[in-house]
Amino acid sequence: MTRPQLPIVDTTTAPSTAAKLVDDFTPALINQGAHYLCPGCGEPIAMRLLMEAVEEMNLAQKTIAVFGIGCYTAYSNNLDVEVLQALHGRAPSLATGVKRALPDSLVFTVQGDGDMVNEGLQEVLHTMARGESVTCFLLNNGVFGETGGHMTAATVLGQRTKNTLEGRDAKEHGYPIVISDLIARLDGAAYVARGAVNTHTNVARTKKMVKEALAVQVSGQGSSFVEILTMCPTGWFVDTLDAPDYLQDNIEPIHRFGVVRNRAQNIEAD
Ligand SMILES: Cc1ncc(C[n+]2csc(CCOP(=O)(O)OP(=O)(O)O)c2C)c(N)n1
Ligand code: SF4
Ligand SMILES: [Mg+2]
Repeated sequence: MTRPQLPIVDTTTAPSTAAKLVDDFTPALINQGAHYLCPGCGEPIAMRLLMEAVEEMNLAQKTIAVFGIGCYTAYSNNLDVEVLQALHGRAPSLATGVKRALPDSLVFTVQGDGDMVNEGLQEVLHTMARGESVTCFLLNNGVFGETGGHMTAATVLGQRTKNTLEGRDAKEHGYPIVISDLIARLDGAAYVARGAVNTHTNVARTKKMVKEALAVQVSGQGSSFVEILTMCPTGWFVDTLDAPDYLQDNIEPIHRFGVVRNRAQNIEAD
């Protein structure tokens, strides 16, 4: 793909000033148009599309978000919806309690792959299996980003991380857990999809998935789940501008883009 010549962004040191979103384009539910996540990080894009979906569906007043712990948690104080902070991995259980106590609210979780697929795998599996009326969002970048970029259970084979410098090797580190495919096997999950934020087309398609998942909850059809593949150029040891292509070439072939299960349309896991 030909790419415009842009200046190379130095990601070896922390940014000295906050990245700014163009004010006119900052979603109304994000209170501040600035963030301190790394240049080229995919998580601000994912947060943006989540908040745009809530706003466009007119759900802000009834939304209670439950955050896990990761780089994206920086947004938990910056959103104009209620946000609860869960212990690492426990967001789906906390969300279950909130939804059962306040059934008229819209409850969703935001977790990273380390938080969800490593530290709290049983929480999300049981929540989806029970068919709780909540929506779980996973921001999957294949690393424990916030604590330095080491391997998670979702890291793909061959991926270089802080503790797999030669690339993840099945013999030494085991195989990746392809979480959306696993969740799609659970009958309580009414809608399961995997999107990505590495191209503008994928962002637009992922936003549709997010809206579909929230609509499933609103209409009381069961649990819904959307995994969003996000760039982490810092944790991947790749140049900032190469991260979207790295995601496409290395991560998407394993964690495949698309709707994995949609009970309403009889789309089932293979
Ligand atoms: C019980 C517990 N264990 C470990 C940590 C340390 N910790 C904080 S953030 C984090 C990494 C999270 O990685 P991930 O969920 O993939 O999110 P990312 O930063 O990549 O978005 C870890 C291990 C913690 N806060 N609590
Ligand atoms: S370490 Fe990775 S996930 Fe965390 S802010 Fe930087 S690019 Fe984003
Ligand atoms: Mg991660």
